[in-house]
Amino acid sequence: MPYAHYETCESTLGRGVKRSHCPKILLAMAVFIASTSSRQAWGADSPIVFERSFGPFSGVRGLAVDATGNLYVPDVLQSTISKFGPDGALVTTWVPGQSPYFLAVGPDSAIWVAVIQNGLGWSLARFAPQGDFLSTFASFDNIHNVAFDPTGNYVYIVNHYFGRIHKFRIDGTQIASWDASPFPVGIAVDRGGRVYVSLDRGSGPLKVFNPDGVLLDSFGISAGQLTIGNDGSLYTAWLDRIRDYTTSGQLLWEMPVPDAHNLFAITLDEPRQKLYAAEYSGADDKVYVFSNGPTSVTIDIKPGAFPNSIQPKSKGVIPVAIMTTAAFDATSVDIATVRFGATGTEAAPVQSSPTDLDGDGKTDLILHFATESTGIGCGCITASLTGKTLGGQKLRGADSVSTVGCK
Ligand SMILES: [Ca+2]
Ligand SMILES: [Ca+2]
Repeated sequence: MPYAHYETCESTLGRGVKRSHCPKILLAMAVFIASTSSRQAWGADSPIVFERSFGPFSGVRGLAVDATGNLYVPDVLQSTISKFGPDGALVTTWVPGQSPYFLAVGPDSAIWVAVIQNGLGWSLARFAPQGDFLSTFASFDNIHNVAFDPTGNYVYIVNHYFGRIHKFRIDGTQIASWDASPFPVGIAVDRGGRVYVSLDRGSGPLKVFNPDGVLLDSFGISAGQLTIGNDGSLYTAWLDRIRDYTTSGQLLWEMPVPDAHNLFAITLDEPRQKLYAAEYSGADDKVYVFSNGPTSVTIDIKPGAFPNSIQPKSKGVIPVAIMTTAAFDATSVDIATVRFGATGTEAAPVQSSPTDLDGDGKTDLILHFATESTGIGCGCITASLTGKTLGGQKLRGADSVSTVGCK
């Protein structure tokens, strides 16, 4: 359990002022962030929660997330790649060529893009994470996709129109090529090195090959892109829903996505417990964001003031703001579920009001909590807020505190 490691602050309620355990909370949060890739996190018994959607885009066939949680969205008709930060804010947009069909983050941390390059036709091109062109890895007619072996030593390229999978060493040497006709599109490689290939428009069974291209299995699964989680299961986005299968093709769970009709692309960001899916129709396509675990919200204890001085023995209240950001709408908070204090479970708000605190035109939420109910003791250096949205999505945020009047 992620939060089992949390130790409570020394409460001022009926206790003397003693050495506090609060500094350990920060350490426990880091452990939580680093240890969320397991079957428990994304398995059959913990389905995900829809968080939000954004767009529009004009045809999204692939999605990728880098090691720090940035999301890359290629737009086929606009011929752009947009990079969004983990907070949902647009970081940059660049034109990698014409019709970027798919991308992946390579073991070299470069962004590998299947795209039409002037003079080279369809190519697999490498870009720096800010969009600078690095090199062209290979050119084939109608490259549609790329996947990497978990060792990072091999690259698999989907040659869509000719129905073939090409295998390269990362140094650029081609070592195999095999038939996966007709019209392969999606590709993913599991930890055992097996290669999963989906066919265009759900036209045929999903095929499983060994690393040398020997057909091992095929399942009656219709899918666009494919991704495999650290739990070893296979995630697909197709038409109006996302699905999770075992790697032997057994459906574990499926989830209809509100207002989605043309889902095609999918990727996971397991360290941050996010799943992204996107539509491919050519107009008004959206990226859909799902989460498994509390959504991180930005809170500001004593809005506008710093340090956030708290007098633990005070009979007063502590104002705490939940900020609206690109990724989160503070007006969606179910106020009755909010708790705030040393661990985020203690005090319910005594007062709340929506207001635009930072003047960005978006309404934030300010809540007041009775200091004596928060469990914030002398020596505490952080306090947390938990709660849910009206839609049931779990929330968590933290901010620093500095205790005063403790002598
Ligand atoms: Ca503050
Ligand atoms: Ca605001």
